[in-house]
Amino acid sequence: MATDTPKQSADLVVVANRLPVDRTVNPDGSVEWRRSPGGLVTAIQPVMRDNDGAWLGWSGGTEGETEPFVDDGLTLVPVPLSEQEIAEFYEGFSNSTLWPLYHDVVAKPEFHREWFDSYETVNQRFAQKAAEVAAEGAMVWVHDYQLQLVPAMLRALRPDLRIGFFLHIPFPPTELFQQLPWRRRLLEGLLGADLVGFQRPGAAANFVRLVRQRVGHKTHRDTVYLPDGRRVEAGAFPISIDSHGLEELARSESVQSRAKEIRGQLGNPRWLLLGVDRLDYTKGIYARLRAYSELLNDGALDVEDAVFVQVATPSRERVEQYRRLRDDIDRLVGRINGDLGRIGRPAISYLHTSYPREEMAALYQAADVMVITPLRDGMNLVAKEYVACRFQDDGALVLSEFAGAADELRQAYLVNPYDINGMKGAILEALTASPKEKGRRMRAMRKSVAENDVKAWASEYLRVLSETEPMHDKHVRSSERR
Ligand code: GDG
Repeated sequence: MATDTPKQSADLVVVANRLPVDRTVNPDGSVEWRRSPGGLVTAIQPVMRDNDGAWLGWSGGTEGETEPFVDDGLTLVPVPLSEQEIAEFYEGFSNSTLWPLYHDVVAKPEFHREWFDSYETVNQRFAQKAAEVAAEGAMVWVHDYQLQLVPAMLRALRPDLRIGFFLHIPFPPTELFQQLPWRRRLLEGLLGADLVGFQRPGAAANFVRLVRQRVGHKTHRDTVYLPDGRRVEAGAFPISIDSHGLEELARSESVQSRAKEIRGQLGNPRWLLLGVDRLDYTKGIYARLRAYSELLNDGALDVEDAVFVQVATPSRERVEQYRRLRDDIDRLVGRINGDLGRIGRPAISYLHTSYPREEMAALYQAADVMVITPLRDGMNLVAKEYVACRFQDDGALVLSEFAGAADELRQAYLVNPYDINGMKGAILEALTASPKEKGRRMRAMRKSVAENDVKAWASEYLRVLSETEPMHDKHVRSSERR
């Protein structure tokens, strides 16, 4: 049962870079924690409540050591980061080394030894906190690329725990991963887990191959055999969304009327195309907008008929590559609108901002075609969100083959985001397909998203993790045999 007293020892501990709340300081100096509703917390909240759960993560600020507290029935354990650690661990090693490297080096990764030192220090702090919070024999679920050393560090402190790790972003092919001066450390870090989960089967295969080649452990299919007798399982667990909740929101009267209003404000175009992304160079925004502008320039589309709404949510604005990307997109949009727009008819309606969930649902409802063209993406939840909102079985999805979501959303208009002509063709095909064809594709995709929602994802992962063989059982059994 939920209480207001933070759990002293939890049976399920989630360790993620960020807490599911943001710390804000009011003008009178009082501190407030505001829920930042992410898919992860929606997925895990029910299991956390049933299992005396605790969530460990950074608050997003530099306020120093803060005591655990309870928010909406969840015990939250803040892990502090200093200004320098934010620069070196977070903006540096996580977002300027690992992020580009793991996304097919679409930007050049930077390697700095002091960044890795900071990554190690911060990972150790997370491991230490998790070790303090986890009950005897508890399950600890570590998330994402910022915390890849935590599983081994935690196992060293608490061999009784069952440890899972899930990577939300792609895991690169061996040729790219080998560039990392700390490649072996990262692999050994992950091998501290009992179960290492990825979005796609190919990522799990990359990991197992690297472990065999670089660390020299025996492997068979998705299992790694460690010299001490322990086994590590790798596997694909494609993440999803709260599809039922989102569909309900999309069906609501307020969202329906807002969707109509949006179309009206855009001059009731015949076609509304939509892109929604964090402003990130992996999302392929630049090439997508170029492809669209060429369709206008070629005369295949006309600004009197069509408008492209691009929402680009501000992201990692202190990182140089992100600042440069923002300038590049600003310039491109300015040029396209300057060259191709008419009075009251911009070619692209560009919004560098973030919106509440209701507004996102209204945008999804308003759009005839959703265009998602990342150069590489772990999953891409926006694709699934669009599909979940299209309860009338209409609309069309243009989707990059290089997004994890393409494995499940096979009925999307799949594109190679590096192929501008291919993207132009797919956008036109999606726009002009018959309602019957659109309905056929959308129904199939909706079925997949409804059946595989985020709750199914979390419970499947935790089920597999709970079936892994913990080390202490093995010790007990081998001592019994003696
Ligand atoms: C990483 C991986 C993987 C965006 N703008 C607004 C807003 N959003 C929401 C979307 C969606 C989420 O943010 C973005 O998720 P994505 O999956 O598209 O991309 P990443 O942020 O890169 O996420 C990715 C994911 O982790 C999960 O494992 O799929 O591959 O890169 O939910 O709707 N939400 C609101 N306002 C906005 O302006 N409310």
